[in-house]
Amino acid sequence: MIVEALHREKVDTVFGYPGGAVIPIFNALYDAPDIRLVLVRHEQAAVHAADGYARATGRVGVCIVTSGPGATNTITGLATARFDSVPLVCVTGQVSRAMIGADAFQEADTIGITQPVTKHNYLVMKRASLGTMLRQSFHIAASGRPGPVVIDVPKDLQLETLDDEYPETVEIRGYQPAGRAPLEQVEALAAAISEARRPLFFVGGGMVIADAAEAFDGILAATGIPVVSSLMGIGVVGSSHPLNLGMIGMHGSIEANKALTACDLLVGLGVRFDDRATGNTARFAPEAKIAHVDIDPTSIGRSLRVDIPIVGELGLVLEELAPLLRSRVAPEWIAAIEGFRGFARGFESRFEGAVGSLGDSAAGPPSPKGILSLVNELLPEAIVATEVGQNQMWAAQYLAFDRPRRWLTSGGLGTMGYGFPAGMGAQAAQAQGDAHAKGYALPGRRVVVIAGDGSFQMNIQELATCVQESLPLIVIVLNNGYLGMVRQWQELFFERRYSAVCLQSRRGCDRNCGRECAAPAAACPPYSPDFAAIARAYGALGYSAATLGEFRDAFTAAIGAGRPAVIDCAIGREENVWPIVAPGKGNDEMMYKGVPV
Ligand SMILES: Cc1ncc(C[n+]2csc(CCOP(=O)(O)OP(=O)(O)O)c2C)c(N)n1
Ligand SMILES: [Mg+2]
Repeated sequence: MIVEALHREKVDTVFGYPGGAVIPIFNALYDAPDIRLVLVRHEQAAVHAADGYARATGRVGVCIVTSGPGATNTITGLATARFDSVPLVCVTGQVSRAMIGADAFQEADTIGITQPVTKHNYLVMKRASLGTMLRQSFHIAASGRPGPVVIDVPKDLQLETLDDEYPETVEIRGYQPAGRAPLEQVEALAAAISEARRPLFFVGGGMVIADAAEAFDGILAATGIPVVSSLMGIGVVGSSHPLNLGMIGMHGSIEANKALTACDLLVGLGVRFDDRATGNTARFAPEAKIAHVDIDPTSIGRSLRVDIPIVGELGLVLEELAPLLRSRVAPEWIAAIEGFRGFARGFESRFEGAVGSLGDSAAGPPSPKGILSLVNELLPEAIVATEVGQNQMWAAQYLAFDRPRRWLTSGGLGTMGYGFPAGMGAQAAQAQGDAHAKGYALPGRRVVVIAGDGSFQMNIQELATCVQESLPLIVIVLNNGYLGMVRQWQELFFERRYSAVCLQSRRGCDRNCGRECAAPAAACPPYSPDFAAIARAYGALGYSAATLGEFRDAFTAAIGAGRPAVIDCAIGREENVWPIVAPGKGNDEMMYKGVPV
């Protein structure tokens, strides 16, 4: 039945790790050659891979793991997917029914443990319920605000045969995701937009999930209203779109945060108003009425007051809104926006030539901006997955995207160890050609992972999976020898007391080495694994780059080779992410290279 469900749900790829309690499922998959079964090296990676597959294609990702430790290893992956609303079905094996609760070998209370990190979960206790519960799992995962669903299947039940059919229809009492919003609400939003003098759209991950980018483009063209995005909303509007001001929040662009502070109507579309985006809410969009459209009523008004709440499916809301918007935005507002842009460029150019800014000297370490600009130039169509930390924020700031579903990042949970396996899952989807993807299928599209030297080591074992499965993704390690984002906070907010962030120090290093440790080689014997050698040991290609020129050569070679590759780039050790809104501050209190903006 489980394999039939996969067929019926048009699942072409499954990420899994076997064990005693799921051998019967894997046994059935042995006879299903049309389903690609990817053997990962850690169950956390199975979930992240299914997640990356789902984000890149818009389809439900599927993973299968065993009971006990297999199931507990999925928690971080499930929580990551739950936070970012990613549709997943995770099948876990369970001990046989008679053994449940008896402290059986490899027993864990999977339902109890996963309940807070899933959208829903099932323990199947009757073989006759399996089909219905599977059907419901896929439906719940993909509908409304999507999310991960766990279905826990006891081993003895897997062995029971029954001549039943996968249900055609699904009906779940009490579960009815929002569809169309009441017309009066949409009209109220249209009226507020027409009346506003300085309206601003704020798009988030919900717009990606709703596949509403095209409809939204039409609205932008008709109204000329500028737009900012959250981290998750990157790609909804093309990076070079003239109305796109970029990301807001802690590491948002100067012009986006300035527009936010000046606007008199902010229309949030599929956003959560996360604290990293809002900063101090008392100073958030202080002059604006706030409208919020979301499919999930519980996300509206959760973190700040909302003047115009609208619960509905974004695609349908935008469809109804578009014909109601007739007037174009006031030219004074556009002039103000251009002013913010000019101010931002002027401000940033004051720092050109300063340490680690725009200039890449031929001999010095490459700047993150230089590296990421080359990614834009040499692989403009790539799907990009990121790890977490400075690498993620630089990627958000400097990479260019022309459409959604090319940008895979752990926003809500901020999971180090996410990017590499998620990228692997997305690359597996591309290898399949993915005929079912929602309009974005482009078989052969390459996946690039932007990683930190810390994060990459959290799931580095998946190099084996990539090699075994011939998944030609390219991992770019922005190697600063530090848990860089934590180091940046220690530098800026804890008087440079570098506690447990240096990945190159050894026992015996001066505890305060951070105070003068710009070049640790001088002060202590540096330690760092040789990522290129590790890649080669796994059978992948490994490159090291100490300058931008070397990076270009390595990246060009990796693209040409069409095999899994790792490029270890030594960047400046104490590069920071700018601008930054310090914790507790408002988005109008940005700092750029230590100077108030
Ligand atoms: C699983 C997990 N543990 C800890 C953290 C806290 N954290 C956030 S960023 C970061 C540093 C990441 O270091 P690295 O991967 O080298 O990236 P960099 O910031 O240097 O680019 C840490 C430890 C996290 N986000 N996730
Ligand atoms: Mg690092």
